[in-house]
Order: sequence, then C-alpha cells, then structure tokens
Amino acid sequence: MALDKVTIAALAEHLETCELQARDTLKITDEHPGMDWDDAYAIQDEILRRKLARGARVIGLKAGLTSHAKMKQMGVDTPVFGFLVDSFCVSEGGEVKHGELIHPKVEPEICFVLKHALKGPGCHIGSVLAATDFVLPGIEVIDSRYRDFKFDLKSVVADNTSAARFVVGGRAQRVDRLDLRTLGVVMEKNGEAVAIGAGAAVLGHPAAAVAMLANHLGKRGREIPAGTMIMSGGVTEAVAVEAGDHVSLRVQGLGSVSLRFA
Ligand code: OOG
Ligand code: MG
Repeated sequence: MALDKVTIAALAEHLETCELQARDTLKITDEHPGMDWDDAYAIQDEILRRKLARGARVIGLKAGLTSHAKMKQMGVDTPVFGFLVDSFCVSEGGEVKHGELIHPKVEPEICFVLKHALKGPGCHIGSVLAATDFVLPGIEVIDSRYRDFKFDLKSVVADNTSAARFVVGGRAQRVDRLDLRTLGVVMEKNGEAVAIGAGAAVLGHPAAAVAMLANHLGKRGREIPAGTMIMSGGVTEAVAVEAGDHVSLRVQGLGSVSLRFA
C-alpha cells in the first residue's frame, strides 16, 4: 500500500460524493501517481463501507473490461471487479433518471447466479458452470465519475468500476442447456440495433470472468457466496444514452430485458 488510511478515506468520500451529486472529477492517480492496486481496492472497499453504514445491501458483484471491445474502448488491458448495491437496481422495464447520473452508458451483459459458493485460487470455467444455478440477461448502466470517462485501471477500480445502475430479467436458464460462447446478444436503443455480439467476446467464455473474480477474491481471503448474482462484463462497447432513450437487450434463448431514461 502506498497511501495511508486518511488518504484512502478522503478519496473514497470524494468519489462517492461525486457519484451521489452527479459531479465529475479528474482521475485520482493525477494527484496520487504512486497509488497501487491494493490502494485502489481499499478505496472501493471504503466506498462500500460508507454505503453499508447507511443501510445499503450488496446484491451482486461485477466484472468489467472483460471483452476486447471494452478494453479497446477504454484503452486498458486487464479486467476489474466491483460491487452492486440495492440502490443501483432498476426493475425490469423501469426508469433511470438521467439527471441523477453524469454521462451514463449502457452495456449488454450475461449474468450468473450461483447455487454454490466459489472460492479461488484455482477456479476455472468448469467450476463456475458447476456452481451456477442459472444465467440471465442484464443491462448495466455505467457512469464513470471521471471527466469524459478518462481513467486508468487503478482510478476506475477505486471508482467501483463505474457502477451506477443495472437491470436483470428476461428468461433465466440453466447453463447445461446453453452454449454461452455462441449465445447471440443484440442491444437496441430506441428500436435500432446499436450493439451486436456473442458470449465469447467476454474472455472467450463469460464464465471465465466469474472464475477470475473468484480467484481475485481468493487472493484476499474472500469468496463469492452462494446466491450471488454476478455481471460478467459488457459483451460490446458501451453506448451513450440521453433522457428519453429506451434500451432493450435480447439474448438468444434468454428473452429480453429493458429500461428507459427519463
Ligand atoms: C469501466 C466499467 C466496465 C464492463 O462491463 O466492461 C464495465 C468503464 O468502462 O467505465 O462495467
Ligand atoms: Mg459492465
């Protein structure tokens, strides 16, 4: 760790205030170039601690930057992990207030719900599939607190990987009836297809993103508990949205899910 506790708490407060007040900021590594990975996750943990202290509940976990399209869009090269709390959750077909966010973008995701806990190290696609109860489609609304979405990996980890809102729904399916690599994904904005892809865009197989998350947590002595919902990361580039936009996602065999921006 390169940062002390006071600095970590101050950066967490700063980033969370930007989130709650929909204000942007410059990436925090500009002021703290020596910040390391442990500092970045410690800031994210402190943001979670602040939310839990105000009564929030963790209702899922996320992997991000798991597809080449996303890595290329953001100019980075490693997946990152974050948390989802109840206040981020939008009901199926529900409304997101655009004014509560800075510059939201939407991305199509394949979501896993576990029936057994997963503990790394050593998790792989097979262990993830064996631990999965079902998969379902989800739209993640990301909203980097950094100006113009300009960040590096440590800054985005500290900012809880741009997590802001999400919706899951459609038709949940067991994984033994699906080939998650060839699963077709179509996201539409106002009735027009804006993102098209297949499951394999996520690390060759979306379950690999969940295995990476389990192995990442394992290094920190943690696990993914049974019952956890995990978003495996945007299949395509993220798409910017404005107030009035309607976004729907159809995933082959998994039905569709939607939300709109007011
Ligand atoms: C970081 C979050 C990326 C994904 O699915 O790739 C993410 C960002 O692009 O702002 O959630
Ligand atoms: Mg995402």
